[in-house]
Amino acid sequence: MSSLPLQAIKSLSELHQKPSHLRFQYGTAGFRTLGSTLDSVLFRVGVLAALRSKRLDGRTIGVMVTASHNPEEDNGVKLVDPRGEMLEASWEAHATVIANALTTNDLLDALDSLVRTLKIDLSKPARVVYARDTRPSGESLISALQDGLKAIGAEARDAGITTTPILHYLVKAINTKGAKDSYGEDSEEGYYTKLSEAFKKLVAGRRRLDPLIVDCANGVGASAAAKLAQYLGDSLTLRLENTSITTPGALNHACGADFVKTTQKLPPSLTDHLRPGQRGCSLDGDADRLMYYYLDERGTFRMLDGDKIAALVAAFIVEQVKLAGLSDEIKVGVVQTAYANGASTKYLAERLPVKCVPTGVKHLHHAAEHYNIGVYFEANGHGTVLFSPATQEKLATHEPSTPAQSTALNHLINLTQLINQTVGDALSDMLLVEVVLAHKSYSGVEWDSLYADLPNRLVKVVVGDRNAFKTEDAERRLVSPPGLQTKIDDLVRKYEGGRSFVRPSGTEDVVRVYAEAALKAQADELAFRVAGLVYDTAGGDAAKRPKEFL
Ligand code: NG1
Ligand code: ZN
Repeated sequence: MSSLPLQAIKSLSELHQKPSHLRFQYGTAGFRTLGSTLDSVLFRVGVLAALRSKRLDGRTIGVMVTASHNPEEDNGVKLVDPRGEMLEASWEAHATVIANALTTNDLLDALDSLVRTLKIDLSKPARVVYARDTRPSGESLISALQDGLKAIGAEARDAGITTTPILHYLVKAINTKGAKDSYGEDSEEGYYTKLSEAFKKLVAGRRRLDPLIVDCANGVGASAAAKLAQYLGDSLTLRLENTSITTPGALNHACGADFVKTTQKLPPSLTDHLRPGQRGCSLDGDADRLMYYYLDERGTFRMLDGDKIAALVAAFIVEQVKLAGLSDEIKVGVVQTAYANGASTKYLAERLPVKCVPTGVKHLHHAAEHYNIGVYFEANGHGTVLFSPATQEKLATHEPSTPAQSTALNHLINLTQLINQTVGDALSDMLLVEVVLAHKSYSGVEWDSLYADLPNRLVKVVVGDRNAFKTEDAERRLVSPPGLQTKIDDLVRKYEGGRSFVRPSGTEDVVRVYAEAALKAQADELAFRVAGLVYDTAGGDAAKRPKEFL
């Protein structure tokens, strides 16, 4: 029975000591905080990823170093499980324990206890593939990670600077290599080839779409989109903007998917590039979120968010399933969170089953796996479509009875290739949207008119202890602090079309308040009044009560 290489871990760990005053937590987005504080975390994640791989019989684990849409000074790291999915939830707690061991000796004890509790066979190989986004702190964090991998003797593969979804793709491709369910070539080229070939087949014979403006958030999506554009050739023209990946401070600054969603505005840098009627879209800093938009004929900004993408895509897939003659055998469902616009939920629920789950990709992903075809999108633009293994098998073996059925069947098969089913992928989702627009001959205007968004407002409240906020019913209701939900209900009743909910953020030390109502001014007012209630219940210092919380 092998044992942990204590000496190697010990001496390398000494080079990556934990700052004594900090506590780290593996949350919905992995570890995420100021990049300059993460050195010890990265070293330890290296060791942990290797242990996870050993636990899973040497299957390859992924490590992604990114802080997504956060400002440039932040960074983070998350683990990717062998099927390309998020780390299994029970390991989030192990990661937190390992990251918080105070000294090297405590770390060795924590690792030893993990190995014993989980009965990890240390004689198994450890295989890890890792990548990072363009953040300046990434380089040194990767070297801390490499020290962790070296300390435990893992076989490591450096996937360089790439997007989060490409890393997820690679993990799945590596683990399915040569198997019947092979996900594709385990290289970036394999990814671009798979997506672009499926796209070309899906748009063959359709009128070519106008060029699409792509805001790359000055992040890693810029280089990925540039490579993708080459593979796409003249099947789709991408005009890339915000591609300054080396300009200090530019990443996610006044651009990108999160800027668009939270401000509900066009990035100022695009003002001179987007003509009225033209489609534009924004990626986030690691290219796993996507927001579309256009300017109407009066020049007003119109946002097409994750909910609008879900509506467009789900309706299209339902239609193709029907055309293929498979409606009885293949059921399509949608998964949303409480942040989905009420109008989108109404639109979708009239057409297919819709489920609401708590915030966090893992919840959406797992709920989507319960459908034959599960479409999930967060309003912020993170999402994908999952085809169950049985459904993929059915598509591969079904005998169509008419040429029309055969065409629809081929479209569905090509969609399984176009869509990155491991995780939300801005580039894959972008091609998916473009396919549907090409098939429906929709511009942004027709797409937008599927339903009208209810005006809404999202605000943050800084409170003494956000853990005092506990929710139920997929985060739509508070059970604690006691009495607060009743006050919110009383307030909401006063607003036409009113809906509001409060939940603690999983990624920031704040409580989020969401509100929607029939009119914009009412949605704003409701959000600020509920925020006021939250602040008064849990905020502490009344003198610091933000003025806008009426
Ligand atoms: P929190 O901070 O828990 O609200 C945010 C997003 C989530 C998800 C995670 C992970 C909102 C309101 N919340 O979570 O949807 O994307 O970050 O990045 O957008
Ligand atoms: Zn992201």
